[in-house]
Amino acid sequence: MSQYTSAVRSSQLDALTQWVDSVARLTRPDRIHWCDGSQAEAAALRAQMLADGTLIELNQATHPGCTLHRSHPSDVARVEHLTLVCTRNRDDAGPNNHWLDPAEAHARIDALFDGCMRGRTLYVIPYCMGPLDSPLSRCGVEITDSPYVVANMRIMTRMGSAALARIEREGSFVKGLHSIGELDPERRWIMHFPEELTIKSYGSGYGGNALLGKKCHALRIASWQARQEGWLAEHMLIVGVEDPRGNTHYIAAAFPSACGKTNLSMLIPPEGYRRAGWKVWTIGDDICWMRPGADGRLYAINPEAGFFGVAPGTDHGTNPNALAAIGHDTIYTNVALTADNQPWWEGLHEGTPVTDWRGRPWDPANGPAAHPNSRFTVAARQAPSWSPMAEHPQGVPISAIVFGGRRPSLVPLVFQARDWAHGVLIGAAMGSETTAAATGAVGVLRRDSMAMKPFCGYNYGDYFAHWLSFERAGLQLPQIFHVNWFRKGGDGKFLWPGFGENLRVLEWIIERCAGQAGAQETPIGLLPRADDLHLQGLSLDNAALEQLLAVDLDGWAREVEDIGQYLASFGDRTPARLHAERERIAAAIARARATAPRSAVAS
Ligand code: OXD
Ligand code: MN
Repeated sequence: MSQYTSAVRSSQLDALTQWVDSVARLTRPDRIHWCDGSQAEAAALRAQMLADGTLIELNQATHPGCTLHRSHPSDVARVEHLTLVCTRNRDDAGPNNHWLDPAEAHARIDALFDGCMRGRTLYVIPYCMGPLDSPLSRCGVEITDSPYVVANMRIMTRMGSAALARIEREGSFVKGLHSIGELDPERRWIMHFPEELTIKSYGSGYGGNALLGKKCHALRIASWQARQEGWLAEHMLIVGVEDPRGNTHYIAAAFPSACGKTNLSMLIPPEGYRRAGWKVWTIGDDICWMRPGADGRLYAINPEAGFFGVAPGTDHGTNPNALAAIGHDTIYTNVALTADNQPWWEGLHEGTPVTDWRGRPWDPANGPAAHPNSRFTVAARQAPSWSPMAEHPQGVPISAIVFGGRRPSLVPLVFQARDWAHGVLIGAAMGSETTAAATGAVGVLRRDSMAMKPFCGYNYGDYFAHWLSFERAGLQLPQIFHVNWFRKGGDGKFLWPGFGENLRVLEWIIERCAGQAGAQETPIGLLPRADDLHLQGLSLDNAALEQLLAVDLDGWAREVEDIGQYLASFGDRTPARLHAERERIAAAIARARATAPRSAVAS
C-alpha cells in the first residue's frame, strides 16, 4: 500500500477508506492505486496503456498527445435496457426507468464483482463535478479497474488530490463502483441506488456506462439530489451569446444525445454576424446544473471539465471549434485511421480511411469506417470558444431555456412558451428520433421529456412537478423555447441550414427575452413571422421558410392527443397542472381549427 494511501487512512476519510477496503475485499485486486490527478500519474498510465495495446498512438506530428482506443465491438454505446434505477418503492423510479429492488440488485451485481479484479489494479478516483470552489459542485469517488476510465475521468472531471481535499472537508460523496468485468453483454449492468447515493456498473467500458461522473452521477443521481435540494440537473448545453454591445446572454438547451449539443455550444456566427461583433462562448456541451441565485435568477454551472463528443460529422464546416480542440491531447475512441495514422470519421473531409474502427482494413461493405457513436474526449479549455466564466463558482445567469429534438415533420423551427407552466409542458412533450448514442434502432420517434429519458433518476411525473415548483414568488425564471433544426421537406432534405445559421434563431430568442422581437400568437405558442427573424445573407426560399414557420393544426391536434396519452402513462404522479395546460392547448387548437379556412396558421 502506498504512502499516499496511509496518509489518507490517517485522515478523517473513514467512510471512504472503509468503502475502498470493502470493495477490495469483494473484488480482490492485485494492487490499489489512489489517483492524485498529477501529470506524472497520467504519463505513467498512458505509457502502460500504449504498452499493453489499450491505447494506440496517433500521428504525433499532426495530432500531438492524441491516442486511439478501440472498444470491444459489442460495447460501443449506452445500454438503456441494462440501466436500472433501484429505489425501495418502484413508483419512485417510475415507468421511465428500468427498476429492480435494491437488495436484489446489490446481490446480483455483487455476485459479478466477486473476485473480478484479480490480476488487475483497483483505481480510486476522487473527483469533483463543477469548479472546485463552487457551492453548486458535488463530489464523487469512482473505483474502477480500467486505466482508460481513469484517463477519461482525468479529462472529464476535476480529479485527484484537490477533489479528495474537498471530500475531506465536506464528508459526503457519491460512491461509484465500476469494473469492465469480461465485457460480456450478458454480464452487464449499470445500476443506480439514488437513496444510497451509489452507482454500480459492471461489464462495459463505454463512456456513458463507465465514466460514472457523467450520466450516472451528474444526471441520474444528481437529478434525485436536485429534487430534494431545490435545484435542477439537466441534459443541457450552456452557451453564452455576446451581442455587438458586449452583453453576453446565457442559454441552456436540452437536446437528446447526438442531436448537435456540442455543435450549438461552439457555434461560429455567420460571416455578417461576426463582422457585426457577435461572439459565442462555450460553457458546457452536455450537462447543466442550475439553481436560483440571490437575485431570483437561475444560475448554471457545467459540472464537467471536458467534452465526450460524437466524432462523425465534426468538420471545419460544422464545428471548427471542436476540430481545433481535438487536434492535440485527445483520446479518440472507435474512429477510423488514415494511412499515416491520423484519426478519421465520416463527415471529415480531409484524409481517407484505410483502417476501420475495429482495426480491419477499411471496406465499405463492412459499414462506416468510424463507428457512428465514435467519440473524442478532450479538455474543455482546449476549445477556442471556451469561456472563462465556466470556472466561475457562482455559475452564469440563464436568460433562456431551449428544448429541441429531431422532428422531421410538424414541429416549427422555433416557438416560445407563453409562461413557465407552458414551457414545462413543451419540455415534457419533447419527442425525437433515436440516434446511435444508445444501442437499439436508430430513427424511431420517441418522447424524450427534457432530453432526460435515459437520464432522469426518478419518476418523470415527480420530475415534471419539480420543474413546475420553480414557478413561485421571488424567482425571475428564464423564458422557455422549442427549436427544431431537423425539419425535412418533401424531398427528404433538411429545410433549415443549421450549424452557424442557428444563431439567427438564438438572436430572436435573445430579443424575445428582452421584450424586443415580434411574434404571433398561435395555439401552440408564440412564433416568429418571417419578418421577425434576421435572415439577410441567408439563401432560404420562401416556400421553405413558410413550412418552417407554419402550424399544421390537424397535425398538432393529433400530437396533443398523443401527448395526453404519454402524460397519462405516469399515472397520478403527473401533476394536474400539466394536464390542465395540455387541455388548454388542445382547446385552443380546436377553436382555431373551427375557424381556420385551411388547417393551418401560416406565418
Ligand atoms: C452522451 C450521450 O454521451 O448523451 O453525452 O449519450
Ligand atoms: Mn449527452
